[in-house]
Amino acid sequence: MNVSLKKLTDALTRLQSQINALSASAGVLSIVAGAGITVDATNPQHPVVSLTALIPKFWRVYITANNGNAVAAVDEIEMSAAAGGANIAMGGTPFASSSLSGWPPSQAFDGINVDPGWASNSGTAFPQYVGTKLATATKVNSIKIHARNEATAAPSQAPQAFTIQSSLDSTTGLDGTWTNEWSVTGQTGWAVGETRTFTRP
Ligand SMILES: [Ca+2]
Repeated sequence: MNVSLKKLTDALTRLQSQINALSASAGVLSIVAGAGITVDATNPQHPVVSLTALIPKFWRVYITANNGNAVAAVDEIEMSAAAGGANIAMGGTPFASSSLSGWPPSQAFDGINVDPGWASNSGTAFPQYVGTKLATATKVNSIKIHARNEATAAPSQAPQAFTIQSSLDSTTGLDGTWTNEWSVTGQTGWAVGETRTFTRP
């Protein structure tokens, strides 16, 4: 096919004109706002896409089993954008599914790797979770868990199986929809005060 540049340009101009006319007709296009998409207030048929809005602030460790104790407990959880990177979990807004008195979720994100940390309420059924709303939305790709620095509790209260989850629409950490980022199993034999690193596969 041999089409002159002039004819091709004219055809594209007519096509663009028709698209513009179609878009200007009320009801032809309906933009649905959602995560990462808002509607342009001055032109309601144009979506505004924000990639940064698709990076979660809410992250949690969703524990499905510990190592046999009536509570799950850790002294500290670190979160990083990459293995070995800076801990970005501090300075946020911690939350948990339940807490033992004196063991609130804030103590899992205070930078102190000794007791007391966070513990789930005694006898509360699994799953239990602890997490934080990050100060800055970040895709977390690696976490560190610091077991308790107490000889009896460390091996039995440390998590054995858990999933790292994130949420774009949670407001408290206790609500919203959650995405499974990656899962870890088989974490037995924790030593006193041991630190283990779990990086996204
Ligand atoms: Ca701590």
